[in-house]
Amino acid sequence: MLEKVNSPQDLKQLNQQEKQKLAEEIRKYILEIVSENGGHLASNLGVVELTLALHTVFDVTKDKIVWDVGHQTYVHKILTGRKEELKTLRKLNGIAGFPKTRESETDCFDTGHSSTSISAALGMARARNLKGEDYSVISVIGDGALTGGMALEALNDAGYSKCKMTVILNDNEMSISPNIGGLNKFLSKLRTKKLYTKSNISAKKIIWKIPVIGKPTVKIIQRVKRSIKQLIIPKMFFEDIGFTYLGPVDGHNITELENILRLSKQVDTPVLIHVLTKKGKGYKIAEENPDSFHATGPFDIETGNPKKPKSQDYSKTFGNKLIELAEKNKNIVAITASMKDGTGLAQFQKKFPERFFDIGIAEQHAVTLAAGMAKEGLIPVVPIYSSFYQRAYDQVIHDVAIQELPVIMCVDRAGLVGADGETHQGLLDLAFFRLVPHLNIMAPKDFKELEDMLEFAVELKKPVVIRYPRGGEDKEIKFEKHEKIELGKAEIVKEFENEGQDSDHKKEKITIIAIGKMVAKGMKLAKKMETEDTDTQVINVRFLKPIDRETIITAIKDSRKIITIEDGTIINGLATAIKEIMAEENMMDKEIETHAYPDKFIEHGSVEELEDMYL
Ligand SMILES: Cc1ncc(C[n+]2csc(CCOP(=O)(O)OP(=O)(O)O)c2C)c(N)n1
Repeated sequence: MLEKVNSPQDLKQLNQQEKQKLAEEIRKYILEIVSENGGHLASNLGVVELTLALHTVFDVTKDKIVWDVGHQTYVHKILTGRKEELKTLRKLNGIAGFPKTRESETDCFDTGHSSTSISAALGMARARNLKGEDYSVISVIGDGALTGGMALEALNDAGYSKCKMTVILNDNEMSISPNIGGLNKFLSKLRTKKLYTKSNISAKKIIWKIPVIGKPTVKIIQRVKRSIKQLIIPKMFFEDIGFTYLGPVDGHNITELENILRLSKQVDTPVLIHVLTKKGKGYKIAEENPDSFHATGPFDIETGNPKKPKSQDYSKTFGNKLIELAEKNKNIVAITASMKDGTGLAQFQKKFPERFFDIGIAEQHAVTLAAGMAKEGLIPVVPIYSSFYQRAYDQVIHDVAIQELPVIMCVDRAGLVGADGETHQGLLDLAFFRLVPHLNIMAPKDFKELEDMLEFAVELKKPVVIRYPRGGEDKEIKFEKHEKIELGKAEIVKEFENEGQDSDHKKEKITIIAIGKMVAKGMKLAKKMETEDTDTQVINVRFLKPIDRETIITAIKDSRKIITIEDGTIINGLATAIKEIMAEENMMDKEIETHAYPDKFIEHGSVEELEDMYL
């Protein structure tokens, strides 16, 4: 079946049995590709029937489907002319793991970060109305993404707008881990309702909202008023804010899905369709471990085991050290925005359940919650991926920095993340945090230094940012020495070779100044550059803010050339800070070479490939 289907038009020719067969084949195909390339497996296996139904009922050459997060669009990509190319999923120059408008016109909006789809879809619906055009707009959002503030802001506006649009709530009871929060409790009441089928009351109930045929049908509705009342009570929230609620519907029954989607098309106001799906559907190992198979590296299909064994990484190092510190200091608490596994907090949750807070995909709330806790004497630690910290920028400024509250903001996945691409690269945090007064910004050169920095941050009692990369330490460079962390002090990790010695032969001196993971790269570069005539030293800057001016000024004075290396954007990071010092100290006659990422969004590929291309 899969061979025959290359477009939604091909799909529309199939009968229901053929579509069912196609669904099975698509699952197998995705499983094969993700087991090779890595990617978001469980979410995609969960939306196969939903995507088939959407492409049957709607026409993506004109209708707009906005996929929230966008990690579940592999089926959509297969159906929209990218079946073969999907084999290059997440590879350099290959198909992206998220929707990209530049990849296909049928990807109507770029996503990657959670909870944006209802806003974008409402924007499109309003544009359509103002321009007098005619097409459908659909947002597909998970129950996890619905916990994000933006989604709730958008629901509030969309319901009130009376704008024709459809929100499909893909409810699998999971974010990456099991979904949490009051909304989830509310949804669980709806989940237990009788499933929507074409003939049941949920379908009849909406008929009165349909113009022309609506009025006579109201009588039928009134006759079954009591039962309707029973039915609508738990739906109140969506209905009260202006949505017509349809469902719940079995998200793996293509026929029922098509029916309910067709029904929604007839309603002229906002509709929310509640679709129940199973994450990992069809691959038992993922069904049983949906969190492990939310996003996975390459794995063996038979056993589900990763092809490369997982080794120690920065997130785990952070999590272990935090447990050690929390054992000694009962004021330490940890907050996660739905990423407890990714940020290394799973063990912390087990050890200190009452001091652990999973607050949903709500980075803004996470930071201000931490500020409130810090104000009342706790020491909140908030690990969030670099690109998702972008969400909470104002909260860092307004709620933490201005009041100088002791919140420890751990910026995980800082620098390149690789295969997830532009929306997920962590290249901007140094630049935007450096602008903020009162922040103390650090980056460790290795695991041990991360532990030391965390310990230092707990004692400092000021707002702290610690940024560290995805993955592990540099395999070739092992740092033996670890000087004590002092506020605003850099560390010289490699001194000039002939420093302090009387030598007739004066070598040309080059200073390499690096931050975080890039200190190891600086060491390698220093070794490569050392010749008969060149001597190098390497400074681990440790603090981007406050920066160690004294050490840097001495280093610059003594050197003919300065090289900076950082895994962030060239704008307003380490290179900028060094150039500022050079300008202020009238030392612009020295040569400066900067290694940082250019002022552009960096595409997907492996970290190694991208580092080679750009650094
Ligand atoms: C702002 C932001 N924070 C965190 C993430 C990481 N993330 C990706 S998918 C996901 C869970 C989404 O759950 P849900 O919307 O229910 O979709 P499902 O995968 O269950 O289908 C999270 C937390 C993100 N993409 N964006």
